[in-house]
Amino acid sequence: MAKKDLSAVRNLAVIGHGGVGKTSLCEAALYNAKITTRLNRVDEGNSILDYTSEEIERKSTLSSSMAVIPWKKSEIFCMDTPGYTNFLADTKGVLKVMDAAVVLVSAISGVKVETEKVWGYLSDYGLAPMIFVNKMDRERADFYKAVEMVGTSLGVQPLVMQLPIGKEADFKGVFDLLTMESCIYADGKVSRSSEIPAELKDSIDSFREKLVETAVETDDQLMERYLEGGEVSDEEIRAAIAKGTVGGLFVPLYCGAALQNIGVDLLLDGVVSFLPAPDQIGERRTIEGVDPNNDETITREPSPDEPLAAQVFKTIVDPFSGKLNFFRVFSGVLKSDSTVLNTRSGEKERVGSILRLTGKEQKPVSEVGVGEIAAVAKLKNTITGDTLCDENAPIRLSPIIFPEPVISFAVEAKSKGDEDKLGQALHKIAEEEPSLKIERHEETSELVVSVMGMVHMEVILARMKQKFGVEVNLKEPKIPYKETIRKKSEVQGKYKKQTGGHGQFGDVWIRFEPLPKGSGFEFAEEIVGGVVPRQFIPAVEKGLNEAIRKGPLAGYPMVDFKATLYDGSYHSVDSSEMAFKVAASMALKKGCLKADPVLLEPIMKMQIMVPDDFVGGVISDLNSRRGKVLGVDAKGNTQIVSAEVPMAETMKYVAALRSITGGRGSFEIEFDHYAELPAHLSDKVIAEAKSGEAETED
Ligand SMILES: Nc1nc2c(ncn2[C@@H]2O[C@H](COP(=O)(O)OP(=O)(O)OP(=O)(O)O)[C@@H](O)[C@H]2O)c(=O)[nH]1
Ligand SMILES: [Mg+2]
Repeated sequence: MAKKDLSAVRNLAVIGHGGVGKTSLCEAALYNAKITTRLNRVDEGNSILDYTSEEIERKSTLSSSMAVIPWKKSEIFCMDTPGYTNFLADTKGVLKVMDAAVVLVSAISGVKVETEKVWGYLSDYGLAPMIFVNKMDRERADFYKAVEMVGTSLGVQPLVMQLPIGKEADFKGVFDLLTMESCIYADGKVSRSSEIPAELKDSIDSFREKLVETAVETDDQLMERYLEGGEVSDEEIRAAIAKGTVGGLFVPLYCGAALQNIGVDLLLDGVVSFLPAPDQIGERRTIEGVDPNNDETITREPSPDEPLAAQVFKTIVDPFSGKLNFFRVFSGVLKSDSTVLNTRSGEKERVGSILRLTGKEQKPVSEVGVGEIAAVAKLKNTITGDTLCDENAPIRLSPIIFPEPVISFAVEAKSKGDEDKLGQALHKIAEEEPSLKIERHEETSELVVSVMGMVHMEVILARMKQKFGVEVNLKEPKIPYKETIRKKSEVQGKYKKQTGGHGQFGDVWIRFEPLPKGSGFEFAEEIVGGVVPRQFIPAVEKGLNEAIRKGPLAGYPMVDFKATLYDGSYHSVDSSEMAFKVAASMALKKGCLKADPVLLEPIMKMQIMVPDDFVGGVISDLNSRRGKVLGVDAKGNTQIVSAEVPMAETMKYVAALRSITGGRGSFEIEFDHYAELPAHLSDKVIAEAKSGEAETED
């Protein structure tokens, strides 16, 4: 079989803030490429990319979709991604494996916080970007303001490739600054002419000059010739644009109206002309991984002749095909009916059929080459992030780091009998949702689910009901406090029941003392002379281990202390393991209460990203939440406030930050450590625990 020409392969993530028109753009691209015979629309519920019932209902992308777009002589492997913060984990996974991206910016609202966020992922992973200013047909659309914002907010040099012709409802097309042609759209068709719209005359001259000047800067010889007034051909300018785009010197910027299919064909021309093929991305993206046998760094060339290295970046559970793992091939070729090695599990996986998807449409293919994406069905033990490779040349590509969830709920099944079903459903959904965390909090006996936001939770609940028939009650989770001691104590625990028949007798002396934070619980014994016989010592330890699960203050688990059994006595007939266990638990209760016990509360580490103006508001709010601000750092126009805040004070932070910043802030949160709960709050928690106990006893 002839080797595939890599120069004809493009892979592309379509990214941008929620509702900016990403899906509309992809639908227009599919229509222009004649994959669809009509221009499908998100609002009409017939988008082939937003195809799940939840997406149709919400008119929004909740999970990225794949599309293969044949364009001119190339094939574009495209992922339409979600834009809303709640669903950005999926977007991040996609960006980890792509070479290039089209970033949509709205002609009305310009660069938003979400745009900056996805731009951050894009720069971290070294993708080559291109910008499309969308919604040029809308009222108050302002192309020039959007261009300025790209420069100031994203900190890049936009390379303006086109100027809009007509405004708002009269937006008709674009002037192509490369070919120096007017491209006017009518009835879905574009007509080109060399006519220069009178109102654009001056701007065309200055923008064309800027375009050529910026492009030639990528090549010293070209620049010299240009400055000396020599001829620079169109071909040379094009090559210079491609070079500068991959080199990160500037970002080609296009405009149009995706919904009206204006400008989308020219954007696709730009994608195949200026965005890199998988073997042209160069140093922006070396394919680096580790050898799983010795953890040494190894690299691969983006070539079909290298051994296979592919990474799974997304998993969905399809009602018809079962589990689908989406992957990108970085080197080599993945063939259907082959065997690959999964370097996380260390197991071989049998690859059956490989599917190329456009929306939910599946087409089997016999092989997948470098730079391409595809899905494989029914792998046994492969999850998002895994590397699949040639079993004779193992490599583990760098992991995908997904954002940590920011909001937690305690969940319980609406009908009591559904508890098992609930757990299974959640674990199935977690395969598709890398930012969903499920924990059983022993401290509170609650099943706690952490997600990216309220809308994320709602979508998961809808899916649980629809796919698994489980309905769920949500509650604010209880805080998983812990208990510890601050002083030393030595106490006796004596259990004696010797009235009639076989009695019970266990007697221990135990020393309790605090240990440093994070040490957990330690047991030691210093028994001499068999005052507590050997065979009963494990029972003492067991008794303590059981008793520390419910501390004496408020019933929370005890940590960070040591118990040393140093004395005791026994009875030759009545002593038993059982009696020593009870004696130990009596000692624990008594000993801890004497050793200055205290409640510990979980402290979270937070990073709050907000525009400059809101830093003051965020900090004063953090102070009112017992937060400790650790620092403020600038990243572009965004300020990042780092702080430590008690978990109890972060429960409603999503809503609080929204109201402080009008929706322009976002945050990351993760558990950091436990710290002493201040006395006035501790009294309240203890009182609540006591009243809770009284209730359950009723
Ligand atoms: N007037 C106008 N409306 C547009 C244009 N592009 C998209 N829209 C509308 O904007 C809304 C959002 O469009 P989508 O294509 O779903 O946007 P998205 O970026 O995919 O949104 P998410 O997936 O939710 O992030 C829909 O109502 C579209 O009809 C455009 O160029 N002009
Ligand atoms: Mg969308």
